[in-house]
This record gives sequence, C-alpha cells and structure tokens, in this order.
Amino acid sequence: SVLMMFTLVVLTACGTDTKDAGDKETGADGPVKAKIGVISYLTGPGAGYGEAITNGLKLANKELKEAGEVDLELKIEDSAGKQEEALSAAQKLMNSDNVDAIIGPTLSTEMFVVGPEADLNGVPIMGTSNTAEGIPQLGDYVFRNSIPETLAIPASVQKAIEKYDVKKVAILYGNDDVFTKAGYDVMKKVAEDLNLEVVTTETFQLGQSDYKAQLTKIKNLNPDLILASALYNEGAVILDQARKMGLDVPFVGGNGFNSPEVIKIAGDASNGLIVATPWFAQKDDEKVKNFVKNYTEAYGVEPDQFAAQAYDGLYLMAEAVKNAGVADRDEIRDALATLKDFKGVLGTMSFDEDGDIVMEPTVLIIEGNEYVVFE
Ligand code: 1QQ
Repeated sequence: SVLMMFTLVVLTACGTDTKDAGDKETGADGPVKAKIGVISYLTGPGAGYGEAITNGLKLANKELKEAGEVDLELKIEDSAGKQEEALSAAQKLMNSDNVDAIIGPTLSTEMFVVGPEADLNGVPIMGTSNTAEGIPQLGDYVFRNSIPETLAIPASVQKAIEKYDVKKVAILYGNDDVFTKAGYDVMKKVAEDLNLEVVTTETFQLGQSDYKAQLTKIKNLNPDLILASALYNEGAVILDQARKMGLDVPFVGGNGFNSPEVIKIAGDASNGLIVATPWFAQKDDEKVKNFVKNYTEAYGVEPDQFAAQAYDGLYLMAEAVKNAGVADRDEIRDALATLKDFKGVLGTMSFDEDGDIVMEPTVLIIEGNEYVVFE
C-alpha cells in the first residue's frame, strides 16, 4: 500500500539498523522486523521435546504476524540434543544468519555451552525449557522462561509427603547430563531439609536401557517414594521396569517427566508419577483455552508444557522486540531484562534481576494415564 511504501521510505531515511537508542522506530510505523534463531532438539531420543517446542513457537509466530505489531522470522536449527551440534547451530545463527536473538537450546546441557557463547557475542538468548540451576547466571544476555528444579522439585516432594506417609526415599538420577544432575542436587537437598531418610542413591547414563540392577536394589530397601531425575526416554523405561518388578510406590520426577511422551512409552506404568509444572491445560482462562484450541487444531494433539513455554517464550521475545522498537541485539536484551508482568498462557511472567522467571508451579500426578492436579 501507499502507506506501507511511505513508511519504508521514512524508516530507510531514518537508518533503521543503526544501534543508536535515539533512532528507535515505534510499532505505529509498521511491524518491527527481527530475525530469531531457534535451536531445538528435533531428532534423536528426545525429539518429542523439540517437536512440542517448535510447534509452540510456530503457532505463536503465526498469531504475532496476524496481530501485525512485530514481524519475526524464525530460523530453526536442530541440535539433536547434543552440545557440539547446539554450539555450531548457535555459531551459524549468530555469524551467518545474523539473528537478533536466539530461543533455545532445549537442554540445560546444551545451554551451558551455548549461553556463554551467545553472551560473549552480545546476542540475547532465552531458554524455554532449561531448568538446571545457574542458567540465567551464565551471562547478562541469558534468560529463561522455564521454572528451575529448585522450585519444582520441592513443591512436588512437599505435596507427596502431605498425601502419603513418606519417611524413606530412594534417589535415581542420570549422572551424565547437566539437567539430570541438577535435579539430583535439589532432590538430595529437599530430602535433607525434610528429614527424609535416603535409603540409596543410584545412577544411570543417557541411552541406558536396563535399570534392573538399580531398581532391584531400591526395591529391597523398601522406600516409600522414589525421586527420579531423568529425560523422558530414560524416565519412561525406568517406570516401566519398576512396575514390572512390582515396585509400585509413587515417583517424584523432575522436569524431564513433564512430557506426555512418558505416558506414550510407559503406559499404565506411568501412573503414580508426581511432577510440578507451570503449565496446566485445563485452567479456566481465556488465553489458555484459545491456545489449547488453536494448538490442537493445528497439530492434532494438546499442547504440553514444552509447547506452552515455547509459545509464551516467543511472545515474550516479541514483546521485547516491540519495546526495543528496533532489531538490535543490545536493545532487545535490555527490553527482555525489563519485561514486567507479561500475561501468557503460563501465567503472569516477570524476569528477576538474574533473568530468571518468577512463577508458581502446579503439582500434577499421572492417574488413569493422564496428568491431573495432585491435591
Ligand atoms: C533441561 C530440561 C529438560 C527436561 C528439557 C527438555 O529441563 O535440560 O533443563
């Protein structure tokens, strides 16, 4: 249109890509354009996480384009859940594609190598699924809108001990992944704080398929509750093998267990798994209802926590781009850091001074092969 042409001419004359804060254009001049890199776990044993995440991002982007205040171009790269691949994806996005900001990577393990690199390059980066302690502390440009294990696990354990007679717990965790180890640290501390006796602490590795040695030991020690820190692929097999050997006590799982892939893989064996999450699809809230409806229409499944966090993550990024008024890395970083009370499908979000999101989790339990509120 003529107006659009006029806007473009004016914007060009103003020098849209200057880094001077004084040259910000506002949304009134047309959508603010920005290029957002995405690093996601799209192939391999944890691809269910990345699929939900990229679906959430794409749906948010479609809506944002329709709303017309920002015009984001997503550049999606697969990291296969691996540190080296996540790092090379980040380098490509930052140096060749010249993205203005990055969303991802999926795993804390990946963020621990990508975050410092993005920070060094002055590229704002936001994890939507990283829950290990210390993620936003990786640098001033590093953010996340996922709640840490330090909030989630205590909430789950607290609920479990209110409901069941829990004195003895067993801990089982993956010792070769940043997130599963971080979950373990929290479990250990919570057990201490709540005076629970830890009958044994067992470990496993990514990709392991036989947990019978660990589970047999746990079973013989007769715990009231098992605390497990695992990604879904290992976590679901652990549940399956535990139930098959008659180990029927409830489990508290960390964030890795928040994927419905757990139920897909473990079936009935997933019942009795307790998790904490900021996402609840049945919430009586207009935004949540619309999101669930639109997502289900688009992808044929209900959005899970990872989809919801990614959906809100892109909205947060869009809000920062809009507030920055210009596709500039430093401006977007500052706008992210000062976002307050943004209402998303997870609730009302603000970043604290570290770049960590402040939010209350809901505790859920799997019953009848679905996540329901644990109360
Ligand atoms: C992390 C996680 C995983 C479960 C993300 C998929 O929380 O690596 O931090």
